Amino acid sequence: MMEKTFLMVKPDGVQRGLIGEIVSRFERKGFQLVGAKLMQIPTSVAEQHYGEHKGKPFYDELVSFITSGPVFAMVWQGENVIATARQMMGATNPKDALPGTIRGDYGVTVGKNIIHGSDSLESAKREISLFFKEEELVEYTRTVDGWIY
Ligand code: RTP
Ligand code: MG
Repeated sequence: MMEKTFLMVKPDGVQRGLIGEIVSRFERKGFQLVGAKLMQIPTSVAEQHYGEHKGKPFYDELVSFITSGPVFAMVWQGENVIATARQMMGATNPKDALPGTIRGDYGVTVGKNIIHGSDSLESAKREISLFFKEEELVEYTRTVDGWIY
């Protein structure tokens, strides 16, 4: 199924110079970038984004971390991109993430795990509209698609 997902290089990934490496992995996979921006997340947006974790012991630290520096927010399109991007990211805790995944290759601790990705169709829709205006997303065709699909 053709889907869109919301991916974000977290402040640790930006500081460590991993934007290009992460973008490159999704490009080489064959997914299509349809929106992107470098931004610092306002606290109110961070609280909405991580609303499902409100009340958990790591919530305050999570909101303060995600607002602590710039993030690179992206929307990617492709068949099954939501689940496949999660596989490419690896397990939430980098200690359990397999080599070859982003968190497995670059992360060490759960609090600084480099990348966020939507975990379902519903969260993808919610997160895309939380971070991007409709006019910030670009529809375009790629001639290479015939070699991917
Ligand atoms: P994300 O939402 O950031 O893509 O990560 P995820 O789906 O793999 O994991 P989720 O359960 O949604 O947790 C959100 C983020 O909270 C931090 N966390 N810390 N200290 C802890 O036990 C703990 N558990 C989760 C992680 O940074 C995780 O990415
Ligand atoms: Mg999550």
